[in-house]
Amino acid sequence: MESTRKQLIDFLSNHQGYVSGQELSEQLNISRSAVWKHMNHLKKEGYQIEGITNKGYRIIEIPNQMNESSLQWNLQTKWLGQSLIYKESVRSTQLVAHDLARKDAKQGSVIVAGEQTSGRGRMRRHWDSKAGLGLWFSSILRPDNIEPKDASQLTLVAAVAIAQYLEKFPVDVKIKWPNDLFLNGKKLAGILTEMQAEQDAIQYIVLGIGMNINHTQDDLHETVKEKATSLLIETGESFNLNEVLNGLLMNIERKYELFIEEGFHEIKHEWEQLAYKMGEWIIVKTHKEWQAQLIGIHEDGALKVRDTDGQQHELYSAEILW
Ligand code: BTX
Repeated sequence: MESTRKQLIDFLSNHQGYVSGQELSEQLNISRSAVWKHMNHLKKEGYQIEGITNKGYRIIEIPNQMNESSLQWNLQTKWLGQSLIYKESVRSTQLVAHDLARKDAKQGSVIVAGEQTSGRGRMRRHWDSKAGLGLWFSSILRPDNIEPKDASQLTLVAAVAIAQYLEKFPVDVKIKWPNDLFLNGKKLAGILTEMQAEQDAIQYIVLGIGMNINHTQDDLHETVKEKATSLLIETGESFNLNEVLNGLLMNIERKYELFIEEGFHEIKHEWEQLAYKMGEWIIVKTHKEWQAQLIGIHEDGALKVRDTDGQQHELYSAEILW
């Protein structure tokens, strides 16, 4: 994004009330006519900007459509998303993020796409990512005090952060181990954590998140219609994608910092309180399918279950079929 325009948006966002053209011109070190041109450009992008003679400018509303400036409007994070790239259409934001991470993109860089033509889930499964209806984004993280074996905890950390963000809406959000967010027994969002590591050091992690937001039932892909949902379907309201991303990034940043500073312990309890079917009997698929009671999560992120003989198991990789 053109940095002057970003500075302009940041400046307007961080000020209550109006900011005069003169002040903007001084702060950004550009002419008054350049300020005016940038304002017009932002209006074309869908910003509602009020300009009053002798008072100045103020942003009234950001566009519902996503672009780099709207995504960063009012973004209060310290580092997550402060460097942000928006692409209208990509195969997968994971691929873009890996590419940038290999080229030394900094911690907290975020790549958001309008649509993904080849969005992916775990084990190369397809992730349906329709244009303009959801949030499809990947964040580059570089945790230096986390061992590669503990990287999978980040999926759980992100799940708690997302779930706690969603609690502000009238929905009953649950986390299905290890990487799904469920509303009403249906999948709203998925998390894909991919890591590049050497023997005992993480080079970087790409944390990919996909969330269905403004899909109607008809917008859901044929193959997932029965088991997927969106925020619109659950609440009857449509959402500004920019604002939702903003809120998600805030929560993820906060939880990530807690995780890095204090470890997984605290978040483990929050996860257990949000877990889908906690205490209930579920069907687990490892090398076979078997019945188990979900009893919690281990400090290292493994799922704790009890089999029908009362024996406890810790599952590191398994499919939960329910
Ligand atoms: P997952 O492997 O747990 O879930 C994939 C499964 O979810 C699919 O096999 C399908 O049954 C179902 N599914 C596919 N699309 C959707 C959808 N839109 N809503 C609900 N269910 C669906 C989950 O993997 C992790 C997904 C991460 C997606 C993000 S988007 C940004 C980033 N880029 C990218 O390519 N992937 C991540």
